[in-house]
Amino acid sequence: MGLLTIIRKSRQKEREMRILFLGLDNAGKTTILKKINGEDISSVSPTLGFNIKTFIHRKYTLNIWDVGGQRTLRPYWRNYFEQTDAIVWVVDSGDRMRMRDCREELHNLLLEDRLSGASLLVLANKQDINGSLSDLEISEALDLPGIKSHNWKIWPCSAVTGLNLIQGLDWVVEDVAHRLYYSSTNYS
Ligand code: G3D
Ligand code: MG
Repeated sequence: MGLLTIIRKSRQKEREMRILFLGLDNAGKTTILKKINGEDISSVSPTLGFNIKTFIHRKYTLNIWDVGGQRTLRPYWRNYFEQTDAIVWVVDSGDRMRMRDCREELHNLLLEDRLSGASLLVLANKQDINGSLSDLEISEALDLPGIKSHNWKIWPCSAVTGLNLIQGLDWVVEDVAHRLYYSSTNYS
């Protein structure tokens, strides 16, 4: 049995996934995670370091890293890249002014070797706000169709109403599971 087969089998047994929540500050990363966990979302403070949340979704244990997105903190993102199975890139759909910054940060991130192979879920958050950009508009603004290096998907969502949060998580978990556990490649 080859080493890759052993690693694959052990991960299959653990059914663990490591997911990084990234995006500009104020996008709603922490609020989304709280909402998914059924926590009170009325008092969310800016994330200065990182939070880790571990919970079971479907039959998988998700280790989710929620990392602060302020400009001064972004250079530290790279400390979290190792062994990442998926990136959830959260966007404030009402923040038209910073869409370009958002696109540049995302595309820079995808150049990282250690993130190659990671699934990419883009959450177009804050859809409950009047005048926010639609998922199609965000897709264009971030040039998502230009991404050929990663499997990606965009979902419009709202941390306040809960719209599509579970659907988004389902997609990303399925995509990772497919790659890690059900890929037809035979390494033995
Ligand atoms: P971050 O972790 O990405 O930095 P936060 O973002 O989760 O701290 O959220 C930043 C602000 O956006 C918070 O407001 C939060 O309530 C708000 N927010 C997050 N998601 C949504 C959403 O889907 N809809 C709306 N309307 N607001 C949202 P405050 O006022 O505390 O700064
Ligand atoms: Mg935060």
